[in-house]
Amino acid sequence: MKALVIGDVHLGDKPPSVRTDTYQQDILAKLEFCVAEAKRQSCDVIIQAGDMFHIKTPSRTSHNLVRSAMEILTAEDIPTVITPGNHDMQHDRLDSLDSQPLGVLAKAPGISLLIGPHPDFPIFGIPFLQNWMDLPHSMNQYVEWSKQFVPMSGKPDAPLLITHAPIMPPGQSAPYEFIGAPDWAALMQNGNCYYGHIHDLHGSYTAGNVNFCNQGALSRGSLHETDLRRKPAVTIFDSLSSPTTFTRVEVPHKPVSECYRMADVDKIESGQVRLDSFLRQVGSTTIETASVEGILAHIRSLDLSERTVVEATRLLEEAASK
Ligand SMILES: [Mn+2]
Repeated sequence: MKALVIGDVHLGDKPPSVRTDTYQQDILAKLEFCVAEAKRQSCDVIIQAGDMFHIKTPSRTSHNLVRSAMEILTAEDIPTVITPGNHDMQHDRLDSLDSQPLGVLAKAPGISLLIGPHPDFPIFGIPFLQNWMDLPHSMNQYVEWSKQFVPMSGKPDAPLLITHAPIMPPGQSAPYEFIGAPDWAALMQNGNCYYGHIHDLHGSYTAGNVNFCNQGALSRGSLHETDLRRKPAVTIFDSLSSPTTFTRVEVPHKPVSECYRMADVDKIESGQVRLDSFLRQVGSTTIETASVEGILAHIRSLDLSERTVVEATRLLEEAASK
């Protein structure tokens, strides 16, 4: 099985407060690229790791948007499977899905939800859980299911677990409740795990016996420093390659200056932009002044106002794109 895996999409009719009006078109264009890329790379399946939609209230997501997503995802006749995220459900309850945009989307031929084992592909879904104390139960099911994929069994595939979960790589922590990758790997015992939920780029890494990957969200909805610098990407996973690898494919995207409402940025997000932690981060890295990103990192390391940093970012990216 060759799969194209997509992280958090956050489809929405209205742009998040800091984004320009083209948010919906931009994210649908990225989704179109993903489907075309899956076709180009002869993928058997497209996998989405949760948070396909942004708004949990069904009445605030239009039929038009659900239909556009449906048309894009089914354009190449490649089956699409989606493991529900917390934004796809109300009160994190799977039984709310029928009345949610994702539940409607998954009624289209060729689109289905991935919860538990897939009947045809070596993939297993664990959605965002209301209570992570229930994780060992889901994981036991995964472990039992994964036993069919052992060498000499006649099923040469390496199994892939898809989840929407607050997993953090070894040595990293989060200011909210999270599960360390080594703890997750101890429950999972073997195989490969792609996870959504955390929008930052974690890339691919190994913990215990498990290969992990989180390529970050497809959308850029907030103005956290990592969103400003992060290049959206998706992942190709081939269950027959040995050793198995997660291959990053960058998704064409607009420069930051066209995504964010620069004039409003300061007043809207000044309370949220964690510039201090960012500055601490760049303070410990070497500055490469030869690249636009290097110059930006240097500018950010100076004690300037956020508005100045944002404006400098806009000008530099504009210059670089010419
Ligand atoms: Mn999300």
